[in-house]
Amino acid sequence: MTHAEDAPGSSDLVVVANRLPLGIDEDGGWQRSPGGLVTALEPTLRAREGAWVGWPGRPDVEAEPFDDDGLAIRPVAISADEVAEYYEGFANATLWPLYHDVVVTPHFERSWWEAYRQVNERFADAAARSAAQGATVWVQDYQLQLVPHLLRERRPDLHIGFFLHIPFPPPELFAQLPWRDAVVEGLLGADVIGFQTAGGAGNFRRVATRLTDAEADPGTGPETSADHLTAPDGRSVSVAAYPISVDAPQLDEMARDPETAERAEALRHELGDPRTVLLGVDRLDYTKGIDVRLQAFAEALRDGKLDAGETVLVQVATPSRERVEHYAEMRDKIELSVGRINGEYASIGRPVIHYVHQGVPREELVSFYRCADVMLVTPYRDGMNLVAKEYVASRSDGGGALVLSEFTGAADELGDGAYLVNPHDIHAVGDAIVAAASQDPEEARRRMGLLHAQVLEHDVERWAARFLEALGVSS
Ligand code: GDG
Repeated sequence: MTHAEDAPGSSDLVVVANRLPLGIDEDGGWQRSPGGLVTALEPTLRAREGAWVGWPGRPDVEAEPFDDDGLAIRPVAISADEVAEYYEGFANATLWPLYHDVVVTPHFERSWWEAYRQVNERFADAAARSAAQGATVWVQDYQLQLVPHLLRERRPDLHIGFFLHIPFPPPELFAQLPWRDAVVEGLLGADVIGFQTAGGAGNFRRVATRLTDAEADPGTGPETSADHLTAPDGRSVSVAAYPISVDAPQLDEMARDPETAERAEALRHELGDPRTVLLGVDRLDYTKGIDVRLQAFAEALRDGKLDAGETVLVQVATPSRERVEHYAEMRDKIELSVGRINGEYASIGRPVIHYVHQGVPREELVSFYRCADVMLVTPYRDGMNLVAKEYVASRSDGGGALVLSEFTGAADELGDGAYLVNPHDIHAVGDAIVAAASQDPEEARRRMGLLHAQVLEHDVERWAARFLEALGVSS
């Protein structure tokens, strides 16, 4: 890594996201934080000497811009107060619950909104400084919804895209937000606004045409399906679904590695060689429906539909947003349930639920996927859910089964091979788990074959290429 030699304003492609692809650790050194977005965008960005604008992940750090092997890293500083108000407050305790069907009650706090606006201004300034004349800027996610408009004010020459990783709510819920007009105006600053699903795109079109003077383009269909809006300033704005995905070829390769199969077998042995291994992998978040699957599992054991001597549930619940109030409460509830269910159904040395409140290395995660007979993905609402796609990408062996909530974005694409469930119907979730655990092997292979092929073809590289093409960048 070398300090930037290129002057600001020289990048033809700029990604703006809350987090940088590198983070600053406790000792002040830079560490890679690889995620799906980084994997998908890094090759394109490096090929174009692109830039990434984002927060290094630690409060009050004023880091210098630098070049990381052809990628310009442009850090944005955020103070400890702003982390509390912009990030933990407005992003994660106002927008997150509001956009996830008010699964918990959103807090509306004017000072949080002010901090959100201020931090969005800072990101827009940094993006404006990084982008070359006529460049393309791709803004990511709910933390930065004001950036498209703020950036257009500063740099009308730019092509601006925005992608929302979480659901966009129906107008009846969005209307609760006291600052709704400013958020819609912020998003309409983009040329292309992407959502995970057609439902999210339709919700945004309805919101935009009801709350602003934006109009659905005549000739392209009713307001819910037209793919273009005319913004109040007369610009044409494309609004469509771009379902995100995973690095499927990489997962497929990792899963085919004989070491992965060996580790999966060893894992099953460590679990006591049960007939059926059920698996959940989530950030510990109240939207993910971890409570739903625990309850459904307990009921199936109680009713004798699953045998406690032959079935094990592994739940990986990665620590997340621990300083946000609802998260601490939910953790307590889940851990209480795990304790109760084990107390009731486990025998000494043979828990029925193995609960892991730690991050697991990626290779280990793929072994978990290979070991799991049934993957449980039961969110109340989820933009996409990459875990569902990672699981099926890892099952080239044709084994395994996916129980999937119909309220995930992934359900739009994986409905044919998965066991779709309504997470509010605990009884139905239990039945789906039992059906998936006892499926006929041929039917199982047919279903998994469909799922695996779908995700291998629609991988994250294709997602990024489609979005960038809509913005006029060819790969
Ligand atoms: C948001 C939207 C949308 C989890 N535990 C471990 C671990 N993970 C990885 C998974 C997966 C990722 O974290 C979680 O992705 P999800 O999509 O499931 O959920 P969110 O974090 O809520 O993501 C979501 C996504 O953005 C992308 O647009 O799909 O709807 O909410 O990749 O594998 N990874 C490792 N160890 C763990 O313990 N290595």
